[in-house]
Amino acid sequence: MVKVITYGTFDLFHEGHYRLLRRAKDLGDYLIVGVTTEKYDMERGKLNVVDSLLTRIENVKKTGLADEIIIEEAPGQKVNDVKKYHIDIFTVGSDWVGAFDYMSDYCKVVYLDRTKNISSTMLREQNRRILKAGIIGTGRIANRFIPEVKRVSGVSPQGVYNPRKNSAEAFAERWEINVYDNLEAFYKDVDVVYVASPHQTHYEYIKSALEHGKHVLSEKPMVLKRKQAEELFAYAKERKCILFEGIKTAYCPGFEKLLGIACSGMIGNIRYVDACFTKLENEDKRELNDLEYGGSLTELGSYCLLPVIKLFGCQYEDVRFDVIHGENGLDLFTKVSLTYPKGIATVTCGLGVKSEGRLLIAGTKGYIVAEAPWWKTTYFEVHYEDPSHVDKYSERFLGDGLRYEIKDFISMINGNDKSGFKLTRSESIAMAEVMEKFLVVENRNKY
Ligand code: C2G
Repeated sequence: MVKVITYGTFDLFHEGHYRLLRRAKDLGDYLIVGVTTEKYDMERGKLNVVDSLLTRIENVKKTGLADEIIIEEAPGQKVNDVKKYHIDIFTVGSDWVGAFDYMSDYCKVVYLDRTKNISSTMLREQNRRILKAGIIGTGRIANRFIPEVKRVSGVSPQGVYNPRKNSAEAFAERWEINVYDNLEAFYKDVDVVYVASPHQTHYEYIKSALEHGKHVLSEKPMVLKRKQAEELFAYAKERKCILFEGIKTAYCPGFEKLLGIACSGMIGNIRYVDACFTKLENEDKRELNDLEYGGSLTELGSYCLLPVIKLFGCQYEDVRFDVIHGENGLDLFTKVSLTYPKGIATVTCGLGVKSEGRLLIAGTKGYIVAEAPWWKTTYFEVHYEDPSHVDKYSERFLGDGLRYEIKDFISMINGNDKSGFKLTRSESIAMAEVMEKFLVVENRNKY
């Protein structure tokens, strides 16, 4: 008898799950299905799981394909299960290719093709709750988005659009999703749109997605002009769509904790915020070649402006830019100085100059410091006048961290707008305004 085992969360049970189980069963004579517990899903960074463990087990049972259902509750359990149940084949969907190769010391490992399109009349009632995501753009960040969106329940990557057909095809093949070279067909098939195209194209794509009644998650910087940000938010409201700027730091649990502590009075009244992010880039990269929209501030400024605007607000009194330019005129290193009625802030971004990359928040009783990469906040310290007194905080940041913003975006669409405070419309608008002022000073305001 050939014994097969597979695992999954099986939340909002859909056709992809059914087909996986069907093919797993066909690999042998006896199928064991491991269903993850809520606690284990939290631990492994699967967010937004909707159905209870009991419902998920019940749905697997209803397929009639599982000869036995077990519970997966800890990392490392799989190998023990393989030994315990004398398993011949371990199988899982192709989204996990490579991840379970280590199991081949214990049994055969089979990756089954992921189901591309989970819309199905059979499971329409269930599928209504799964939003289909379309991706515009195929660059580095879009490639990071897919593994992350798969970690959020209630949303499934559907397809990709890029006017450059070859790039779109390669991307779609890599991630086993549909490819579109026609925007109308793309919008027809998706519920939500992730805009990950070059900065200057965001405005048009966001506008057209909203026109088609789609919710939009846009990469940062959403736009580089105050008026455009205002217009798009107003339009989203009119169309009853969510428009969401994806600055991942704003949604990660560590940063949320840091802001909470900064505002709690522990360091007194906040008087100074200093945020720095530098990333050395090769000269041939887009960031250092796009003479209109490239450079350090448009690339990294959103991260650094975030803590400043979160802590001091949108109403700064003055903003000044000090810039080191490269030979082609782009900013390699930019310092933004902002003054507020009760505090001052500096934002430092570099693509051609390396600096420490720290976030410092100074108050009347103490200061908070988070070292690089503070934009993926996992650890920070609170210091006081007495140098021996240091409070230390840590928090998890899983994968590339996009899953947190995706989860909040999806909850907002589903009518739970409790996350709206993490990055408000006014804050997004204020950031677009700073970017615009910078581009004007730099004489690059043609867009
Ligand atoms: N799946 C699929 N097609 C889809 C969606 C999912 O074939 N469109 C597969 C997955 O690859 C997985 C199974 O269905 O093999 C269950 O998927 P999930 O419930 O999302 O579980 P997952 O997070 O993939 O957990 O320990 C758990 C395992 O690692 C798998």
